[in-house]
Amino acid sequence: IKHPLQHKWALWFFKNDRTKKWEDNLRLVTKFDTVEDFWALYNHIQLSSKLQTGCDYNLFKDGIQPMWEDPANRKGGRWMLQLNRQQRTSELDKIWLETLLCLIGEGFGEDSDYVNGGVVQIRNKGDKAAIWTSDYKSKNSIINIGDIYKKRLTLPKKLTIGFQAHEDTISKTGSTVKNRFVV
Ligand code: M7G
Repeated sequence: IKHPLQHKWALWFFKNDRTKKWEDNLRLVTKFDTVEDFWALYNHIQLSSKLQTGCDYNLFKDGIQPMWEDPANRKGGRWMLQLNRQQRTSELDKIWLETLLCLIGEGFGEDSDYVNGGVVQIRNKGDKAAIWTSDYKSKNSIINIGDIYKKRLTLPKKLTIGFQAHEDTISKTGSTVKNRFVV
């Protein structure tokens, strides 16, 4: 028998088509709940670095849609890693795989309950990877998740990552959203 995961996960793919509404560009690829099915899927799909600009992968717990509007995300936010252009070749695929393994392996311990999913976004201005959580008001849990994520990605200590509340991202006017937390 296959090795069960703690949760069932859904992989979503976003492909930017400017003629359509944002939600209509988001497609459910598949769901899985075993280690073996995860690797079968991972080995079958394109690496993030090979996707076209404007595409995203989203891996979310079954039942949570990868959008701000989902009840689980509404009061939440994301720990976001903004990469530079060079890092697509050197680091993006490793970062996304480690993000996936943090998620399916329940790498955040007690605070895994606050974790909703993860996102990788391919953009000309620099790719992004993120862990999405619920409830940004649970400060200790959110910061613990950020600490663990940063360690798992083996980011240099002096490099910081920030947490943005989705409500701030939604209502942003300029191009930068303030960080609620930084680790
Ligand atoms: P993005 O793709 O997260 O980042 O957001 P980008 O600016 O680097 O491309 C781009 C746009 O997609 C946003 O300004 C929204 O119009 C739309 N969008 C992104 N997300 C994550 C959502 C979402 O969760 N819900 C809705 N309704 N629109 C979203």
